[in-house]
Amino acid sequence: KPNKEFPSDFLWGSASAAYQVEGAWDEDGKGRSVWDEFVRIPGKTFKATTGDKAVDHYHRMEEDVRLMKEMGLKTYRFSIAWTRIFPDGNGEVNEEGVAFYNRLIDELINNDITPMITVYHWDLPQALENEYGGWESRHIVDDFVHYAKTLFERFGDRVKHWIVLNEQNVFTAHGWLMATHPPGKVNDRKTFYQVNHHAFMAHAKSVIALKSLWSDAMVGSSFAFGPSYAKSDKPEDAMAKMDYDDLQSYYWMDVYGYGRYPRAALAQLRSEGVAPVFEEGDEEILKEAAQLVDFMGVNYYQTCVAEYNPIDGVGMTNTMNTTGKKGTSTVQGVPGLYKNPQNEHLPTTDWDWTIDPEGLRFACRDITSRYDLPIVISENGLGAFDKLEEGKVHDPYRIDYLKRHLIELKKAIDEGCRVLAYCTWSFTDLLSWLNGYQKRYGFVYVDREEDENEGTLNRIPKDSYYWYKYTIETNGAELDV
Ligand code: GCO
Repeated sequence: KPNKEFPSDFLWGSASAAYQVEGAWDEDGKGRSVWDEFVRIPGKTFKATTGDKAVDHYHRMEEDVRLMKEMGLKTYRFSIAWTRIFPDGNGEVNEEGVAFYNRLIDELINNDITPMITVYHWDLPQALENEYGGWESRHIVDDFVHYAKTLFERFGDRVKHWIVLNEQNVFTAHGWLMATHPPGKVNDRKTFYQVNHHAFMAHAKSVIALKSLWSDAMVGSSFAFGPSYAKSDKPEDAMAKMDYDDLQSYYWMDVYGYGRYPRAALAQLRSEGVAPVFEEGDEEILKEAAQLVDFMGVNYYQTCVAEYNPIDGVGMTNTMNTTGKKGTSTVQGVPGLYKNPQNEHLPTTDWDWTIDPEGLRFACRDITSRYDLPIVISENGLGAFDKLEEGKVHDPYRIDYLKRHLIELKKAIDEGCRVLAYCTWSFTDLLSWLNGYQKRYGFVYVDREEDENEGTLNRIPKDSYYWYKYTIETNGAELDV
């Protein structure tokens, strides 16, 4: 009879990001980030929602950690707001910002919860955007590494789990191809690939810096991995899948895991004249960092379908479903290579995200055979409309979603994948960057209006909170009963 329990040191976790939970956007010396500015541009976010107050975690941190403790959470993944540490991105450290995170870290540790820090979850200091164009300039690498090193120096005595970048593939695609994140550019492929090269260098140099300060620390970056299925058994669809994988997945994972870009992807980019420019020594630095990373961070939400896309076919568009009305997103693609139609065999969320628990197993298997690295599932979860009814939130759909993903994850572990942690997205409800407060992910409901900065902000554990608590208590042994 197979052992149903997860590994004894498995880190049952949950996650958040600074801009999505903290609020206190201009308090205690915090500077402005690109998100503080972007949400103020009319039409950019659902009903013009901002993270000015978010769910006020900055002021309710102790209460949130108490809820984590009561649940039995083993790890909490959170990000640091760069602008709390360096209001202008570089220069003098803002000690009040450091103090907040010191309190959070100590509170977690005193409650037996392992802190896992994301260095960068998208809230670039606006000052660096103004000074030299942020990620578009090579200057960003030095400022980023200086910021990251400061975190390692200040917090590294107590924090041993580090994620350098969150979803580099997402913030760059939204920022330079789809105009849906700052700096809001459309289809600028040349800059997109250069920005990514800068981000890879920032990741690599931070990894090297961390390891030279704390050799016992564990580090990686987190990637939004969407494994693909070929649309059909036609060779052209198999080729479309290969192109998709090289350009949309391995382009990032190979740099983290091997320290080099996939050759076919680079050849394609060179043929289009959009390949990134390297500085001398970059190749060696990327290779050195790849030798040092301890895990591949995976944010897993969905799989996709890859189908051949003719040269006059669809491109990247900025029409996405941000309303929660099913069937309103459009097919995206790269003309001449691939497009990504919906999977006809699988259900979707209200935001048209494919629900595919087995995809999580594929993701782990693929990473394990390709890189032979341990895996941290740094995000997985269901965005849904939740309802508060007589003081309770019944979310059986979320329990079902998480349970089915965990069953597949356990299969991957039994098949030899070394999975260190599983963090659900998210612990409390939080701001969805583009979807306001109507799309909820948390175990803990936060009472706040969807379209304005109002509401009691009271915390109410949902049914899924108690289910996860029990799952942790039983170390996953009863998931399939
Ligand atoms: C949303 C998204 C986010 C992301 C997360 C990525 O609805 O805004 O789902 O919450 O998942 O920030 O790391």
